[in-house]
Amino acid sequence: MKQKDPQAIIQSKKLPNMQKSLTSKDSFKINRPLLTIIMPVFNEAQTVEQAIRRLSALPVSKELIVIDDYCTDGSRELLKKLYQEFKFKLILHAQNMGKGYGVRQAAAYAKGKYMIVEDADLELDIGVIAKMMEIIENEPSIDMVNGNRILKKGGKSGILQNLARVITSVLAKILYGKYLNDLLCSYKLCLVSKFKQLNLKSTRFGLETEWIIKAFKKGWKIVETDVLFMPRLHKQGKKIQFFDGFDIIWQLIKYRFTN
Ligand SMILES: Nc1nc2c(ncn2[C@@H]2O[C@H](COP(=O)(O)OP(=O)(O)OP(=O)(O)O)[C@@H](O)[C@H]2O)c(=O)[nH]1
Ligand SMILES: [Mg+2]
Repeated sequence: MKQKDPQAIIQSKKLPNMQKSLTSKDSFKINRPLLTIIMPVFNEAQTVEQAIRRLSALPVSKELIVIDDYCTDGSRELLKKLYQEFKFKLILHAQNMGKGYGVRQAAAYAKGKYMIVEDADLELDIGVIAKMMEIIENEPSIDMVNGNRILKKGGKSGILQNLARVITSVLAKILYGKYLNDLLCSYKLCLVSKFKQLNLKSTRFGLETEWIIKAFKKGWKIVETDVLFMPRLHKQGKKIQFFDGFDIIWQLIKYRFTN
């Protein structure tokens, strides 16, 4: 395992004492990938291996950046093992920094033209990623393709989750005049260069909301694509909490009046 590659040194200089990174040699790493896939991981030992294996088979020119946000359930050991097998960049945090922080940090190292966030929880059907790529590649006026979660047969989503979806969509329409069915869907495909222009600040689960709001404010053309969805429950490892909902709503209101 090569621990002191140049990228690792660059990263640890930028954020001293918080992380070290490893860059493996195999399958995900190509010089100019079309798509950067960012996978935030916090204690996902049950699902992370399958999540990475299925991504490796995705027929898209891609790189993968995985953030281990101080996992303590064996995910880290698993990731180090998978790192030997697949080409991906692995960022290891020495303390928990939050999903939003990890995604923003990984985006700073993205080499792809486009980026998308793939959670390690197997909730979304990755088959749609190729379709999202096709949409954005074929229509240059589109700035972002946003997922719209449709329950898979047999799936069941919670009342709070459904409520959050409706409230955020309605609030966004009232405050920003734009309607999307599913602001909170983690599948948001856009140019890496455009993502960086948004200058996002969220460190936890507010990132998706801030991403959409700032895209609205910049006048991005956003189209939606249905994504099959098999939600998991908190007892199956879901991390987002009730109070994260307040943060999401606060962001919707706050960014209406500030930048
Ligand atoms: N880096 C990082 N990732 C996290 C953290 N908490 C959760 N995640 C990851 O974020 C992804 C989504 O977590 P979930 O708890 O399922 O949240 P969710 O309800 O799917 O929420 P969103 O998809 O973000 O709207 C998973 O891959 C988690 O491992 C964290 O503190 N840091
Ligand atoms: Mg999830």
